[in-house]
Amino acid sequence: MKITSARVIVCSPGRNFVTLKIETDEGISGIGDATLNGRELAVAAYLDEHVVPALIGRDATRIEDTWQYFYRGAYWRRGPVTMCAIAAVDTALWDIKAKAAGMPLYQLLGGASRDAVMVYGHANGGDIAETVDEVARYLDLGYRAVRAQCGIPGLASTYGVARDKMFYEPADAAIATENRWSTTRYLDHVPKLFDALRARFGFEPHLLHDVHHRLTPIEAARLGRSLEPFRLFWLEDPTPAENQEAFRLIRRHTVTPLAVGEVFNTIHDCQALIAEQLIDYIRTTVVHAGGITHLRRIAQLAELWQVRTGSHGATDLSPVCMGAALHFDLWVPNFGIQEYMRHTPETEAVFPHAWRFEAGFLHPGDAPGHGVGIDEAQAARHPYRPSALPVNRLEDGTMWNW
Ligand code: EZ4
Ligand code: CO
Repeated sequence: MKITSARVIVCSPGRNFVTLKIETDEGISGIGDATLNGRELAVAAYLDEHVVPALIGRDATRIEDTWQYFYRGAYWRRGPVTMCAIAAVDTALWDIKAKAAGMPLYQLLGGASRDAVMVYGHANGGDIAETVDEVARYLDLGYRAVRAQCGIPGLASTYGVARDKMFYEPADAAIATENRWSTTRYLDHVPKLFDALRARFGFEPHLLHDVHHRLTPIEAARLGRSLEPFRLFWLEDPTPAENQEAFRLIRRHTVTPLAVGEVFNTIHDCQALIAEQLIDYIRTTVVHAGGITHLRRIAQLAELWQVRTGSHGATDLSPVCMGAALHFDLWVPNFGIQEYMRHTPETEAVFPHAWRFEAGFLHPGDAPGHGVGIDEAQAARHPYRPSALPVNRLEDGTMWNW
């Protein structure tokens, strides 16, 4: 089966998405997500200029060889742009192979390890009372697990707190919006939020929280310890993780479970975190970590150390990535949880999909392939719009991590 065409489709049905569509001489086509939030056109150009010409004429069934060709062949290994481009090719080829086999992708991977995939939703509010009400709304929708983020007194805005509650979209301006941050205010406030949540809902629902890389290791250790009475499912990205060894310090001080990896793109970014058992959940996902082929290696390394998966699934990961991730999740033995942020109706119209939500769980569906398509006529109605993620400064103006 030869690849006859490969095209990059950029659209913005409420937010930007980059999709690679690969077609073959047997009439079977597949798609992969290549969206890198705020840097979309860099990946589109990488694909157009450096990947698509080499794809034409290749054997579509040689997924592993194609992965190795674009990884080793680039010479410049790793990095989010390269790995997103490789991920898009890889996802599209798995889609094609599964369609050719007449199977849902999870069957090709080894079959279902569970009935369905537990997901967590995002509740957020300007203050504690509003956040508690939002968590209640998610529990009413059937969610078993909810991430809670809350406005901080004295800060005008903060990560994870949105005007539009169901469709949080941080990449909201062509030039990055500037936020202000105070670790002191934050560290005092978050335990009060989780105290209120446990007082209202008890210990049955899983509760999660994302620090979004904003603390130093010792501050993260303090937060983890202060949240221990509220038994979080996980505390996410407590400190930037380029320095994997930093987590040794956090780990010495707290038993709050830790989740890291949404900005990682290879197994090397998380090898020490996993092998030293410094984290409990690895958050790499299909689009940012080299596709199904590479994500499988990461998950299998993690399995050796009883680290479970918890793939990133914010709105900037397109329905194509979500579909592929759900097949992966249904199969992967050491599955933990899947993040799930709802997409807007415009996005759903562009990407019809077989996956479905039921009572806090997602199932990828049984359509052949990964079960997500693209309606190119709908996509054409939503042209690309430049949009950047916010930046963050301390109260004195110092640049900080967003
Ligand atoms: O800020 O996906 O856990 N979810 C997150 C996301 C990220 C965005 C960045 O593009 O941290 O909301
Ligand atoms: Co996160």
